[in-house]
Amino acid sequence: RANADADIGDDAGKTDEDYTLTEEEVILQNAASESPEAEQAIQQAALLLRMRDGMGSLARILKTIDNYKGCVQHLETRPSQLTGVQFDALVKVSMSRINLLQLIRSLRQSTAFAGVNLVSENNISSKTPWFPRHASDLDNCNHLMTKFEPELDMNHPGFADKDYRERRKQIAEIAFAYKYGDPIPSITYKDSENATWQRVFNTVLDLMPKHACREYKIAFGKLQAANIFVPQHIPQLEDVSNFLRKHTGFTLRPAAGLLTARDFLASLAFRVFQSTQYVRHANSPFHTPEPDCIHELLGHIPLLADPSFAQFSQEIGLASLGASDAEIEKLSTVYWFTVEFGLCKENQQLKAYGAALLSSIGELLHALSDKPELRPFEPASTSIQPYQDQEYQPIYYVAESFEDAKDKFRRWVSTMSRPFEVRFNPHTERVEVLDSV
Ligand code: HBI
Ligand code: NLE
Ligand code: FE
Repeated sequence: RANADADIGDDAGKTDEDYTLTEEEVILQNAASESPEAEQAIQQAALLLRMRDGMGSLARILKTIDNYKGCVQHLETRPSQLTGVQFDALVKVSMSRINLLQLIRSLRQSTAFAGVNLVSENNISSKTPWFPRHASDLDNCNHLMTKFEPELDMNHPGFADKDYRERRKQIAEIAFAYKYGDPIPSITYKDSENATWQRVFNTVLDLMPKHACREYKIAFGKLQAANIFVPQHIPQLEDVSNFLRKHTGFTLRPAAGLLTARDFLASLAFRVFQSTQYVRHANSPFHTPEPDCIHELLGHIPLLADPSFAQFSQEIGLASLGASDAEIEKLSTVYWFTVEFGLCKENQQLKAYGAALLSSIGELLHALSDKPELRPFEPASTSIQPYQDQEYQPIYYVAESFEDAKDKFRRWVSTMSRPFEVRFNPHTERVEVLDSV
């Protein structure tokens, strides 16, 4: 079906079974099945039609578009060069994805349009795919990866621990039930969970003065002063969220586990950080491959309270909206080597700013030893560096400063291929799409 010109005239009378979808329709259908929001997203399409009989069929098409609540934005006809075809029509419509799919279906299949050939449908594929436009849309951005699930991963320290797996399920329920605007429910952590926190907290306290970057230490001090960071018990996400809101406008929402990179990055565009709420297994306090609340709290939270870093995080998020899968992969690799595992320079000394270093004493000491390879942060090459997520990293990237990393990142993002630009409007808190084509 790729070459619609070759099979003019064979559309009529086809049944559902012998009808194959075009590539565009598959994309459209996949997009439409993602979520109710995706189905309702307004889409533009240009339909090129060959009309074998009179204006009556054009009138029927326009009526059908109207029935589907579509809007005709442009209509053009011309006499056709082809024998048997009276005229060609170009119809540009704007309508919801799901209705557009139905319209295309009936143009191809319905006997009412037997004299009409849909020659091509342009621009309907993924020019402006669905993505969240407001933080409330993030209720649909919580698709989980199964990678580190203690139930499924035999190497997970909780795999053989039934109580631990039960506890994880219980805490995950909170994230599944969470909706935008809800306060984040507090958790009564067990003594054993608080004890794990305390062990990690105290080692971070020891190592931070020497090894953490300046911005981390400043924010850490503020979290202590606000009595949010105390050794005895795990901070509640709601308190942390309110703290962040005051400093950089970042807020938290609970996440049940490792999210897809697309969903995770999208939330950053709204200055929302999706945070896990469960605690790592007591047997592995100093390094775990998966995010847990100790990693979020000791790793991510301090820097999300820093204005320059918060902005860098939001820019990665904005760059991810509507990006292709290949670009999402690159952006998450940049995220990995900066936000998670980044090193930076401070007065000629090497400091850690990556969250996965600051929440893992084991890896922090490894990163600052002479074992790993260090390279300057350069988005074009960093974004394609393969990495592994089970063990310590063999390579780290060093940024000159947050400002420098941001500059380099911006220049690199502007070379990406997205056919539109996005902008966050802080007054409406919505992402606006600027068509650049
Ligand atoms: N999901 N909950 C959660 N936390 C993360 O840190 C996280 C994620 N999903 C994907 C992801 N990180 C990485 O792929 C980043 O590189 C985007
Ligand atoms: N390895 C980190 C830690 O142990 O804290 C978590 C990494 C999450 C990506
Ligand atoms: Fe993380």
